[in-house]
Amino acid sequence: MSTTERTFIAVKPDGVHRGLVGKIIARFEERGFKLIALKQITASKEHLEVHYQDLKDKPFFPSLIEYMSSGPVVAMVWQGLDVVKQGRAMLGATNPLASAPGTIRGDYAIQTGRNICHGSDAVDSANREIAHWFKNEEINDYDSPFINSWV
Ligand code: RTP
Repeated sequence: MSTTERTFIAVKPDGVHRGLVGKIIARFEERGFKLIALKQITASKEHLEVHYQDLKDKPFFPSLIEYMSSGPVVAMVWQGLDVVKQGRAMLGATNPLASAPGTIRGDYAIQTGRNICHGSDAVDSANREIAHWFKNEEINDYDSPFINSWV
């Protein structure tokens, strides 16, 4: 656990289409995490196949790649204490019907195949995903007087 831990969070095409980007960003800001990279990108199928390489043998893999390449995603890197685990908790369970109210999926979604957002599931996969989606120069390692300071 470290204050410099990073995670990769993405608003998926359905979340962008439904205008939920601002609400999702606000939740992470209000929780106290620091946004250090952000871009909107319509990802290629090849890019997504690498991102989801661990799921390539799943029956839903082709529809997952179709869904994720159907429109722009908002890709982000968030930093802060235990952000990988906390980010997953804030997203909620993969199946929105099993997500607790108060989580992003629990508040805004009802289908696994349209579950609004992605969050890295471990520090190792976060580092791999961040390197896959962002160049080093797109990541801003700045000091914020309001985050991780005395207050
Ligand atoms: P994510 O990677 O998107 O944050 O989701 P996750 O870890 O909670 O879930 P994972 O098992 O890695 O699945 C990745 C995404 O694939 C879609 N999915 N569809 N049975 C299905 O139809 C099914 N299962 C998973 C979801 O969009 C899920 O988020």
